[in-house]
Amino acid sequence: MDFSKFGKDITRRNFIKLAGAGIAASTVSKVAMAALPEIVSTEQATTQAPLHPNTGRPYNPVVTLNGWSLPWRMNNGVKEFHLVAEPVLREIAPGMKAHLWGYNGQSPGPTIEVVEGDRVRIFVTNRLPEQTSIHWHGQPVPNGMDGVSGLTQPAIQPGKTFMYEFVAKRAGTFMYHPHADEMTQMAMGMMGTWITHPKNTKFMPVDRDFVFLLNSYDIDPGSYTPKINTMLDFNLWTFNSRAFPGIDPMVVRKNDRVRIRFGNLTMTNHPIHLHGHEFQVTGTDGGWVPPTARWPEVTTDVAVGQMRAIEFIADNPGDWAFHCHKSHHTMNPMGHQVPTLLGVKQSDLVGKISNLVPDYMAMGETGMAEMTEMKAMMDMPLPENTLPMMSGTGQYGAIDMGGMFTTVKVREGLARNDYKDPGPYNHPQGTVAREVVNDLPPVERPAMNDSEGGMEMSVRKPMGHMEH
Ligand SMILES: [Cu+2]
Repeated sequence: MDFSKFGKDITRRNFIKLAGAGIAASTVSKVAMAALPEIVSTEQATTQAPLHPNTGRPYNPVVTLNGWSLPWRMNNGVKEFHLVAEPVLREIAPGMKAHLWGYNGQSPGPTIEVVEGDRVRIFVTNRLPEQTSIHWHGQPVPNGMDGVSGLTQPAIQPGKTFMYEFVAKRAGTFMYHPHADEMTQMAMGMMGTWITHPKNTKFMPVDRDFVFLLNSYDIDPGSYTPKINTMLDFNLWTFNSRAFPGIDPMVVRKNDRVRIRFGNLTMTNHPIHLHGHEFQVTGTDGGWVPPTARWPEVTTDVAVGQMRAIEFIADNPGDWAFHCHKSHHTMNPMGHQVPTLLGVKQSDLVGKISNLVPDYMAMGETGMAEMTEMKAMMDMPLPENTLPMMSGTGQYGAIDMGGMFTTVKVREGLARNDYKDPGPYNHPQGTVAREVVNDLPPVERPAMNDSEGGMEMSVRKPMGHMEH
């Protein structure tokens, strides 16, 4: 996390200069048009410092994982934001970028933070090649502000600016996303988080409050644009459009009360799992869970369209894995379609196959972990713009993860506002699992071949782009 850059990387563009006065005259009144809030955007994919309010009611800001919060301006007591729907370039992890659609320079869009009871006005400018709208998922708004194109409003045509205005009635965790050509626009990354903070800053206080969205993409190795018609078979599983090892760690002080909020805008459910601590689900999209209705968990499933807030006391120092428990959701694209070769003796086949496929390499006989090691050891070339299936390196070697995986780093003695990556955990002596010397006889492994008489086999290049 590089917080020193905060502010510098946020670019301010003058809407009037860029878009030309009068472009949205038909959709925004002349009075509003003359005074549109400036557009604030960023090209950074790193976690930005929490946005402490300097106007309006006080609140304890959230930290958006690999994201940021949108500044606002106060206009006669109304909090005004300016969202711009536009094509963006998002780094998914070092080594892979994607051409997505998003808001204000990034996908997901910036987090919007307001306080319960705030009157909020959001200007939405459409710089996409097609119509859009924004739905404020979970919020009790007047029907005409609900953002369902055709049903509650005309769609926002390219080049036009619409204005939404409502009172943020209920504190909680919400999302925003288009409700026009949803399949395309959400597959392209159009979504963001909305936090309505409680008016009473003493209500359910926490020391650190993280938030992100679960999203997924189908981007073929070597290409940059998601396949928007994919229904289930995605190959990139992401937190805020980032895949491990591109996701920042969540850094917390020992004994902090920590809240992590996440919303699911993928096509399937995700059992989110934390190591080393028990947590409680304290909030859903419908509001805060009363203390008497909570129970301890170490994994909680979040269905499509749902949001969850979990809370725990970070009383166990270390580098704790935090991930989706569907093992294919902690993997990246490359090599995902490799056939199972566990137990297949490949040594006598390699020579023959090499005659047919010059760069063939036998893998998978003992498992897939060797893929990470090969990549690390030999710096094996990948096709342009993709990520290896299993990746990441820790202080003890390959981590073998990808996708929806990161860490919660619990450390003693951090400053209250310090979110910098403290590096790997320094384990107290004698507390790490280690090899012991033994005098057991060597293991006899039973044969794993399914068939006795020969075996049918198709030739594929394990690290290459799969052809069928
Ligand atoms: Cu998952």
